[in-house]
Amino acid sequence: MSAATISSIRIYRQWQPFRDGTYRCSGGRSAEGFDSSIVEITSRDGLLGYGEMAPLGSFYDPAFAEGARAAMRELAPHLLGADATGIEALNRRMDLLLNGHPYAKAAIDMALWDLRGKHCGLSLATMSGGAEGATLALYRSIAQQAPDAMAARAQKYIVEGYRRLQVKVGLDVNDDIARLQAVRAAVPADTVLFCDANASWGTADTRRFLMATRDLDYTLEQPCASYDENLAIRRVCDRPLVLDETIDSVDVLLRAMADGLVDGITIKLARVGGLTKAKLVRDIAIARNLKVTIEDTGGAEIDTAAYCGLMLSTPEALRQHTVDFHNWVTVSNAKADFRIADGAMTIPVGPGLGIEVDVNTFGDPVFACQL
Ligand code: 0XW
Ligand code: MG
Repeated sequence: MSAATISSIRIYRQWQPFRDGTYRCSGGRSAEGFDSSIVEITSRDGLLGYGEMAPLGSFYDPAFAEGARAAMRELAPHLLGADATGIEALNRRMDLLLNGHPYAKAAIDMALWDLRGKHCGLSLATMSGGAEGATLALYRSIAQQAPDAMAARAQKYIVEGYRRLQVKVGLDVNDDIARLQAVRAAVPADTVLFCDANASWGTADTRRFLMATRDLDYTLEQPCASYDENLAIRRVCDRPLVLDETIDSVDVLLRAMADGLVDGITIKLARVGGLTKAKLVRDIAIARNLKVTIEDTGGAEIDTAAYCGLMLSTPEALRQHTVDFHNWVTVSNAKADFRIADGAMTIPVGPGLGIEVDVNTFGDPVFACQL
């Protein structure tokens, strides 16, 4: 047994209400907060690693919070006694033992990176390729409302210093056109707008949206659900196209690159199965000069520190933007030195995730196992 042998694993739950109220996206789907699961892995020498995963409701990705916790309970006992620093080997082991359920593996994998960083005294950004620059551009998401309410929300975020906004569309296409027009008219011309339909339109609606918004400056994000619908749209879309929900594995990215489907991708840790797999997807994307966003489906400081660490080691020229999830919610789970100014964020730089997790913020474990 080495110093990094996994000696115990605990799973916690934390309810994280949204600061800005109900989050709405297409199809009437909504959530009041994140139902977060936190994994704590202890090594034989007493170091602790933390990982977090929170889905957006049960509707956004093929993931749900109780499912995550059930899968974590299933996996955790099989990791006891293993070397925590052998993260790739542990990922293969998790994939062998449990088919699928990447969202549950994501929090375990994150805790392993945190622990490895503490063992070798290196930050996640250093371990995942080396930090480039010190700040990450942030975006704010403008949840679906009436066009003028969305324009007002956009102006609020501009006053707060954000320079990049994600406009949620994907309902009635005529209303969506009005939403984008209202937001575009309400913000400075150099504000970067992404129009995210969250996989809700068919190709007919997407074509109408593209035609009606020809003269506006924006990037289109995930118009349709299926790969083939998005490919059909790519053929008529001459503006940057970014896929998010579709990008769930290396396989799909390789196919999308071969088809010339994407100009950029959004990598969500929970969707691809954690930092290890996200890093692989990221590295393939940057080898082809694709623009990259690294983020997640939800969470607070633990999760934010993780996707931001990986984002910081992505070449600056290829970074799109990321998100400050810890500011979306009214609770915290760690002391973390995030600083935001002018729509950009500096992140903690200490070993592992660089944060000081406070277990008192999430109460008793819902599961524990030990050697
Ligand atoms: C805006 N997000 C980052 C938050 C939710 O998890 C969904 C996601 C998106 O891209 O729609
Ligand atoms: Mg998206």
